Amino acid sequence: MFSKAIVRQPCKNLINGLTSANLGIPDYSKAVTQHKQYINALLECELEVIILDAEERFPDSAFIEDTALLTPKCAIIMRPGEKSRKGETESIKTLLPSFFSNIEEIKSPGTIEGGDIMMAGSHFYIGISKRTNKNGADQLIKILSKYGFTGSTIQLKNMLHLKTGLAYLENNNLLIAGEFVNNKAFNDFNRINVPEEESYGANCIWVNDYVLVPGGYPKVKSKIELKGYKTISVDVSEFRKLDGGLSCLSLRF
Ligand code: CIR
Repeated sequence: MFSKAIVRQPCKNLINGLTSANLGIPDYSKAVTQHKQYINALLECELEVIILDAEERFPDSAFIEDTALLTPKCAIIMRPGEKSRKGETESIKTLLPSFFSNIEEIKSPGTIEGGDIMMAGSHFYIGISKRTNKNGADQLIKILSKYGFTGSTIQLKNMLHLKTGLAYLENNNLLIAGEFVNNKAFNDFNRINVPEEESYGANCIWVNDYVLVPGGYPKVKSKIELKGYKTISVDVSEFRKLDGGLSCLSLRF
């Protein structure tokens, strides 16, 4: 179970965030409203939500998940692969000692972003992507092993991050989309296949027996409900325009 989440308010400069989505420029005030609704959904799951101020220097800084990996035993500061995002870790480094006594950090030449890491129990799957390199993944696996965790890598083909197409919903249930559907590495999970036309809906988050689902993906939502979960829909259309989604908007621990 999680007790807390850290989020960062979207900055006005988010309209200049990185994207490959071709869905237009996000509407800042709509993004702020959607972010508030996201926070409300986390509160409904009984999390204490720590809300950090917007950081105008970093257009993508609302996607706070990419800056750290928080585990029950340690926090690990990431090293984002994209130049415009590297500085986002500074404020997280300052904050985390309030919550964690064991803090580790990925060092150069490793790059790694939190969106490429999926925790499934004590095992961590790490996507090798345009943002996360082998060196970053190897450093992470070495750190995790000090705390009794294991890790393995998954080569990405097209997706931005590992969790763009995967969400672990606990109880061995895995939501799986696109390029990961036929990947044998996930054969042992109870797989919930996401239909192609709703592939963005794969980026859900499990929070204390609820599953937050992006608004507008009814097939994904009903498949999750059929597994017995309570769902909460949150519209994140403005963040989708920047290739981001539900998981990217918080660090849960
Ligand atoms: C980026 O390209 O870095 C942002 N526009 C989106 C980051 C999304 N983060 C995530 O999936 N964990």
